[in-house]
Amino acid sequence: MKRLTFITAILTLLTASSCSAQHGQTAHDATPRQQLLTLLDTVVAQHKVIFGHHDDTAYGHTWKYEADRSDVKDVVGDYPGLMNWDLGLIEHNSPVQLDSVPFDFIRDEVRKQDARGGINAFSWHLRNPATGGDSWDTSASPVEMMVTAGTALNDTLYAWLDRAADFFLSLKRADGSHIPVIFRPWHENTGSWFWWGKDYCTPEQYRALWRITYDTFARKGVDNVVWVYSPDKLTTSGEYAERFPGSQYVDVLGVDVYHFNGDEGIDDYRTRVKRQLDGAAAVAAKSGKPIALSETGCESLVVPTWWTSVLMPILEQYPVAYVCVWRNAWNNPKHFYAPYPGQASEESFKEFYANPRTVFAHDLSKIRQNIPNNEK
Ligand code: BMA
Repeated sequence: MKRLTFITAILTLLTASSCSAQHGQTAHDATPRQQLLTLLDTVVAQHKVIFGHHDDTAYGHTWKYEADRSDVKDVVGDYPGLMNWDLGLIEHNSPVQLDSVPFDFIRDEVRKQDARGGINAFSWHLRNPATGGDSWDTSASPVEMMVTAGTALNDTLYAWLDRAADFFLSLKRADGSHIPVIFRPWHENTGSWFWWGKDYCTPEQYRALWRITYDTFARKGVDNVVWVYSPDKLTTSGEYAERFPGSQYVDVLGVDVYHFNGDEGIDDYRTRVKRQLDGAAAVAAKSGKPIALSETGCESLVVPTWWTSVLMPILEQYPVAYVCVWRNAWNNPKHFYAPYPGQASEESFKEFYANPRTVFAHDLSKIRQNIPNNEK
């Protein structure tokens, strides 16, 4: 466990009060969304970074659905500060999401993660409404019709958004209040592997899609969602702003970026991370919003010192609020992004965990204790 120093505790108090003032709210007026934003601001002000992992407690390398188990916890004794989950298939009223994790299970895990002081985030790999195919089915481009009033696909969009919004509204604490979560819709849109990607809609159509999403949630009274914009590959940093929906619709400037090709790919990963985070930081600078490495990782962790020699130097250079790595599939031994006991990067990950800058669930609960209305 890592301890907060007295100085950090004072800093936290100062930051929390200035953040509340910045958002124009007293602690008790703050919506769940504003509370989570205050927490992220506080983490950044303390020069810390929250560690996140997708589907962390649902399954891991070679196991699934073992109560409260987590590969991350098996290695360092604590849960990630952030758990990511995916909403894919909620649009079809399915009881399970696209990787078969039941939505009721996710709801429970969100509650547990919130109760232990951690935070939750959501991505949404939704299906292609024009073809019935998955997010990767780019054989038809529905976005233009989806944002055009009076079309059948526009009706579908509203129906699907309704279901996603209802899910967020169902995330409640024991006292009935909404649990704040991070939401990262329409992600990796500067690539062309999803049907909402760059080759399949204009910047205007993309922005319309985002705004309809945002406005629909607002109309339904969703007050517990922090909005993250998360493009993937960029040709130049300036391209980050091209499809950006607008400051009033986005709370956090994220980037999704993966490390490929092991040792040989380190320089390339660094170059792409820099290009993308520079793009995010430039937009953030205009609005004072936090930046994040919203999805990243090195599949199979083929660089055994990845956490300390590749990721940490990036986190030292950029004030990202959180970094989230992708899932450890239970049924595909090479598809994992966090270590498990005995995995080659275990020692590097333990060092990463021991670094006072990294924030896991226990650390986050301590940070919250000093923020009015955020304590657990
Ligand atoms: C991809 C892979 C797939 C998975 C999808 C959605 O990156 O992990 O196996 O189905 O994400 O979670």
